[in-house]
Formats: sequence, structure tokens, C-alpha cells
Amino acid sequence: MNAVTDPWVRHPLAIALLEGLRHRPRAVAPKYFYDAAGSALFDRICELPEYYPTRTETALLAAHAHEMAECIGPAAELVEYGAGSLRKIRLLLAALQRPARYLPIDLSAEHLQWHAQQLAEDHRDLPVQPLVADFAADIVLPPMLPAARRRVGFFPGSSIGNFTPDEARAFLQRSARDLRGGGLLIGVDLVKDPALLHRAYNDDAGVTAAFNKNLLARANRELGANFDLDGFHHYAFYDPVAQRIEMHLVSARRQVVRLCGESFVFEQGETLHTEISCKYTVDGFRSLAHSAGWRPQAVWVDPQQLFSVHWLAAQS
Ligand code: AVJ
Repeated sequence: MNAVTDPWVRHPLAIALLEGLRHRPRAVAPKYFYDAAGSALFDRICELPEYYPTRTETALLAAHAHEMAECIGPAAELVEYGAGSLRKIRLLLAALQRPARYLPIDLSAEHLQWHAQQLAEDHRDLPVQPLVADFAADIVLPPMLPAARRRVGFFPGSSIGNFTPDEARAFLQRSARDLRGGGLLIGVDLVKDPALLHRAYNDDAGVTAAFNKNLLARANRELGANFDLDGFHHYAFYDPVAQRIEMHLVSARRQVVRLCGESFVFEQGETLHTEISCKYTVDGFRSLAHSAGWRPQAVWVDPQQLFSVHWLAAQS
């Protein structure tokens, strides 16, 4: 039989990597971390002692779920951006009045399907409609259910930090349009002692390094590339001027990598930029949201001021 191989040239990861490797400085968007292995590694990051965001935000959601549910109101449709393992939504669901539907959006199709199934089994009356989509661009939401009163976004984890402030504003403008008449509950990591930030992205167990290198492992698995995972150093640092973490893979030596029939020379010390994670002050984020057409309302911050959760109201 004449077997036809995958149309790998049109593979989104192939397109992004080829373009990112031809460009200087070399860069690939962080959304490509999240295949099934990357999503599992990210779940392990969330459990690390150094990685405070997940723990802190989860505690805020647990402590203030009823106030948040009050903001969201009854019979809301919840749209979650970058739903991951669907853990945090459970805290809100426990406090919400008659949620009309839950629409988790994620790029990692298998991971999303599995966790959506688990959630649906635990919430028999809740319609769950997973969407495999990239919210970095326009998304098309299905029409609201007739029984729903409003549509509310949930964007936890400070994933908005993966966008530059300009890209974040563009996302907030698109979501303000998609969630017209509703609101957005969004988690935002705060500026803080750089040493604390540095530790959060340089854990002792090396899970963040493995997560970073999973991008290369993924290229090897899915695209037949030949990245040597030991030939690259995980390097993450906080830039206090730009108020962001930058994560890189730094070539340990001069090497040549083959990808989709093309050769790429990495000089010693040359980097592939894989992620930014922007941090905000509470006021800085509120004014960004305001400039994107939202009305910033309640904010919840932990006593150590590590993390913030914002309720933004949309125009009607
Ligand atoms: C999922 C984007 C919020 O920026 O902290 C964790 C991803 N990268 N450790 C973050 C991440 C390295 C995370 N976000």
C-alpha cells in the first residue's frame, strides 16, 4: 500500500518554528509548549514550591468565590481562555447560581477533551462545550443558549502575561466584543521582588527547564527534527525595565539542527526566545483594561501582594 505521510509542512508548529528560526533574534510563541506532554509538565510546575502563582490564585478564588459569583450573576455562560486542566473553574462553579453553560477554550485538543469529560461527569446538569481554538487571534463562539443571561470570560493563571502589553490590549478589545453585556474575571501576576520571580522560573527540580525544552522535544517527535536537548540551556530571567520574565533556550555550542528539510546553524550562545511573562501593578492592569474598553471593578489581592484577580465589566 502507498502510505501518505502527514501534511507536516502545514503543521502549525512547523510553520511557527521555521519562521521563528529564520528570524533574528530567534523566537517561537509560548503557545507551542502545550502538547499533551507540555500540558502535563505545566501541571507539575503549578505544584512546585517556587511557583507561587497557581497556589496564590487558587486561594483567592477559594476565599472569594461567593463575591466573584455575585459579580458574574445567575445563568451566565462561562468562557474560559486557556482552560488547561479545568481545575480553577471548579471553585467558581461551586459558588455560581445556575450557570447556563461552560465553554473551555484550549489549543491542546486531547488534554481539553479529557478534562472536559471529567468535569461534565462531576456536573451532570451543566452543558459543557469545549472549543479547540487559539484565542491569540479572533475566535468564533457559538450563539448563547436561550436560557443564558450573559456571557462571562474566565482567564486565570496570568496567561495574559504571555502577551506583550500591546497584544494584551488587543486581546482585551476582542474579548470585550465577544463578551458584550457580560464581564471578564482575570488573574494577573504582580510586579514584586525580582529574586522571587527569578526563583519561580528557575525551580530546583528542573521542571521549568524540562517544560522549556519540551518545545524542542515536540519538534523532534512531531516534525522529525533532531534537536539535542542536552545541547541547549534553559535560561529564564526577570527584566525589571520591561517588567517581564523572559525564557530562552541557549545553545551550549555551535551546532546544526535539521528541521523539515532545512538546516539551521546555532552559534555557541545563540538563543531561541520561547516565552515572555509580563507582570503588572494593580493600577497598571486596570488602566490597560480601561484602555481596551472594559470598566475595571473589584480586585482581589493576597496579603503578600503576589497575585491579583480582577473583575472587569463589559459595556452593554
Ligand atoms: C501559563 C503563562 C501563566 O508565565 O508563569 C510557567 C507559564 N512558564 N513557568 C507563566 C510558565 C514557565 C505561565 N503562564
